[in-house]
Amino acid sequence: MVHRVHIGIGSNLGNRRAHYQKALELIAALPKTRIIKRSSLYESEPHGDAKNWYVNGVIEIETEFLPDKLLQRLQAIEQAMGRKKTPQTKKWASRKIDLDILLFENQTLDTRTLKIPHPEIQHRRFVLVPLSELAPHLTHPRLGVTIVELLAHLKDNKRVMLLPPHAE
Ligand code: PH2
Ligand code: MG
Ligand code: MG
Repeated sequence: MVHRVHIGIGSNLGNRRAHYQKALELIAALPKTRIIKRSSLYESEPHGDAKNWYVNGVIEIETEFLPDKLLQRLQAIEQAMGRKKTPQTKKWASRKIDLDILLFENQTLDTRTLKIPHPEIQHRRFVLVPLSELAPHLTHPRLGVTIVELLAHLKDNKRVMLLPPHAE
């Protein structure tokens, strides 16, 4: 069975766009998985105590992995890309790459290691703006309202700025 999934991508260390591109390549290379859509890239003011601004975006994939297996694959990519995960690492420490499952079909899941939909979607402009490019009329499975409606009612005032496409 193929599942349609939205993944949030963020980087706020080093060459952020290069990390973002590398993550796309590694996700595209996963078995039983393909990238269907990708949002524009945005530069966003950090939530939490990080100082560096992020490059953020969202992709839509089709995958045969179930949520826990997909999470393992994404965490393996984060680690392969040198994201440090030690007990001392603060929850919102700066990172080369952060891959978050935002939505998994219209499923809901609440385990110790994985919450779907991602519990912060409705509070984060840096997620809702790129997600609204890909799936404006998708209904949030817990909140029962669409992504554009969440964006319209959002109180988050942190800045999110469209990045021009790379001149390659
Ligand atoms: N991710 C966080 C915490 N804060 N801020 C921005 N702007 N973008 C992020 O991706 C982000 C954040 C935790 O994962
Ligand atoms: Mg995150
Ligand atoms: Mg994460």
